Amino acid sequence: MRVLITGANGFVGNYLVKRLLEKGYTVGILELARRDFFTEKQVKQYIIDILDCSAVQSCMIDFQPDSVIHLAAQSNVDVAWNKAALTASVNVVGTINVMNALNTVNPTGKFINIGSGDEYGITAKTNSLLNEGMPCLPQNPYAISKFCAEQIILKLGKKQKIKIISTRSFNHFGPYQKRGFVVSDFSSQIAAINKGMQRPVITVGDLSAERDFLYVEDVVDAYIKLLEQDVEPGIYNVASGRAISIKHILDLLLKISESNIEVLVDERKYRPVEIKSFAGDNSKIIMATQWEIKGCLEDDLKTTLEYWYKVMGE
Ligand code: A2R
Repeated sequence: MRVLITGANGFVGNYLVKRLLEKGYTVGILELARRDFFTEKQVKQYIIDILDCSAVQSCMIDFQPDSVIHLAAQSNVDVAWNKAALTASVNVVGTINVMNALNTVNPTGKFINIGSGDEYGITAKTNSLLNEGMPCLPQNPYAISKFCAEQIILKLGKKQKIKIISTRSFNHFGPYQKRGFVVSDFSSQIAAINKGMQRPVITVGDLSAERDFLYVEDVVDAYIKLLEQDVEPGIYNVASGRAISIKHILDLLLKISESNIEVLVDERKYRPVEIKSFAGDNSKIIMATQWEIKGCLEDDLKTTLEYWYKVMGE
């Protein structure tokens, strides 16, 4: 099977491409910038901006994918507040471009769009597990862009034969995630302190907020299940099903690091719209695909912290 991965050089894309290659897929990658994580022998590489409609079209004509997993995005919530137009263009228009291009070359193909648990927005204030039938009331430009893209492609998909699957993926973490996400921010600071590169103080935002965390390998497992199985088109939460406080994450990381670090709360780090608790109901994807979560929070945080020690040691 021929699978095209957009955003393949990003955090999740890298893991996903490796796993698909191990499984024997023919993989194409569509990327904004050349990074050479993979050789031309392993993957067919297209360096393209997804906003360039005709380049995206040419890539599809050349690669002829059976399926596309669309990860390319402006994925950072804080950046989205400052670059709302770019976020809206890449995440909405870019997604439509990729989906339309697949539809042109393979009208019976499968398009897996990666959305966000953040799309539920203030619906999370009900404090129950969020399921795919609940309304979405997204509260930041990133989440709004993901919701718009999802809704437009699902509506377009209904008029065509193409199979559209759109995930609502909750927080994920692991080695190689960029700073700007909670686990990578804490881990990189702890590693810098441990290597004597930063004084032993960590500045944090709202520690009482609770989020639904998955290890990146579990996220990739979910995407591969959605790719390989004949699931109904529509929306699927990719979630752990439990809300964990940011304080618990920090406490675990501090415990693993065995270091004596002062924690300073900086209210300027609070998000403009903070929703206390977010957790997704994962029963739909589990029923449809038999996806199993294998990660163990403490072990996976340890692996992530060890990665940052290596980064800081280099
Ligand atoms: O900005 P770069 O050079 O790191 O490239 C990013 C790529 N990308 C694009 N590719 C083509 N055309 C564009 N206009 C464009 N803008 C960005 O998408 C990067 O390689 C990739 C996104 O990777 P990350 O930011 O590392 O996201 P992550 O954590 O892997 O999340 C994957 C998906 C995203 O749709 C998130 O919104 C969702 O999962 O949570």
